Amino acid sequence: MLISTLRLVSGLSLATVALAAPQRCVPKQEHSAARAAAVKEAFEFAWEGYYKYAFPHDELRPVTNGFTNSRNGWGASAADALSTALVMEIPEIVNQIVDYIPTVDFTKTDDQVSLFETTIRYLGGMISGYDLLKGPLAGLVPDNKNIESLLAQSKNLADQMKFAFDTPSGVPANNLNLAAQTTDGGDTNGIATIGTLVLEWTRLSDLTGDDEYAKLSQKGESHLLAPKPEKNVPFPGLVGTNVNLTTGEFVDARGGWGGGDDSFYEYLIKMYIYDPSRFETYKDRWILAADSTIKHLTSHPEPRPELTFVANYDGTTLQQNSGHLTCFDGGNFLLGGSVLKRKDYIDFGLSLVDGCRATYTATKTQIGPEGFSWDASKVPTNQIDFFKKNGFYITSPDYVLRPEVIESYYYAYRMTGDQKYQEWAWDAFVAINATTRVGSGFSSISDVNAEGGGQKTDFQESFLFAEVLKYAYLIHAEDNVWQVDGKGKNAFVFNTEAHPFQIYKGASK
Ligand code: DMJ
Repeated sequence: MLISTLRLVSGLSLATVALAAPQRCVPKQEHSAARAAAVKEAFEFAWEGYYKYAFPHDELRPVTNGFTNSRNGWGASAADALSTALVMEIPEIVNQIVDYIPTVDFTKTDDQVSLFETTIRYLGGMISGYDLLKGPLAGLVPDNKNIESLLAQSKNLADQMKFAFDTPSGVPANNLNLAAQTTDGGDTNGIATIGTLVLEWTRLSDLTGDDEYAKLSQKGESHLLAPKPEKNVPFPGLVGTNVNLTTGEFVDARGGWGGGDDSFYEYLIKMYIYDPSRFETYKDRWILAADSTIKHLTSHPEPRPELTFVANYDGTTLQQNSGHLTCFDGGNFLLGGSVLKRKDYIDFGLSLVDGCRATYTATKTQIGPEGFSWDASKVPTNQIDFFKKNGFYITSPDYVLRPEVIESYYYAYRMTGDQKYQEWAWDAFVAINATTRVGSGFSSISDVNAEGGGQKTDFQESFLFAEVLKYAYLIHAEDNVWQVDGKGKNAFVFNTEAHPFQIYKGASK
């Protein structure tokens, strides 16, 4: 075991890996500390590569040591790395980032701005940095001006984007031209990109004392909380995907917990955790959606009936397919279950965690695919044996450094204390490190079920820093105020990009 782990974890120091390998004589705490240190090393390695070859651009191309600007060129990887560098307590990296943030000009970009992506990565990263540095990590940044700038820049950025809400219904448009203060002219927006703003924009209001941001985001959300027309709510609490910007009405009845819908449901319970007094209705809507999901969307593959997945729907017709993005669902059910003291949600969440793990352990790389299905009527001939053995087949074989499976392991460990989830997270980290680590960082790969992951497609998403390495680290790290609390008494709540926000403490923020 020691030798195979050494081979897999390329680039880690022998001492680190020797400690990290499971050994019966090593006490649990020491063992976890060594694993946390190994993940921290991976974060430092990726940051060094990004800082040398790509900073202050958005992403590193780790194979060719180049860069990309897929998020408007404001340094998305730096913004996304900040809260992870903070919880790992690496002052050098934290200060490199907070020295840089005040220099960003959020009015300047040649490209269309996504309200959703900009909110969860940039606003989320800066607000979380502010919360952590004003709270438990005060002292890590000597220059208070830089800390204040995190909030000032958040406000600057939101001020640039707030015209998005200026529609007849108040449902925001997502695709923005900042210079012209115009949208792409589209007449609909999706529930994830409407419903995953409210935590960041409400927190911004609570921190600045200016309630405009909260009001705008909550007005947009109000149409999702009271969905119309009835025919586009195929199951109680489970809604369609696209909403008309003029009327605020749903224009379709297809959906689920996958990309495009996912974080709308995620934020319903997270808003309640953020402030139970203001967001009780959000919790009620989450319960409706959760109950309907268990009742109507639970699905078991024919060849492996012990596995549980959440199906998508087109109206009331179920589609037996899912993807890596959906695998946050186990963690979200666990979070809801812990806060609401509902064992049925905890049990269902754990069954979803098991299902998503099966997508990892089935492949040659031990990493799960972007898309998969268990629809027995559509199995490709070259995957019949794979389907019979594993209960699903692969519909999109790539892996773009997504976090959701490790994210759900993290919640499962925090809620149950069962060390098997730490083992599973470690296995996933080892596999990701062995297959995607290349050149100056970590690369997206073309095929999780090919030796070596197929092609290295030379793109390192900023959420590697924000999410993958944060969850992989926190599951082994010591308890702390920003960790999710297994008993539902949280001091922080994570936004969908894994940036921890301090929960609302009343008028004192
Ligand atoms: C991240 O940007 C967020 O987790 C978002 O909610 C979904 N997509 C990516 C990670 O896969």
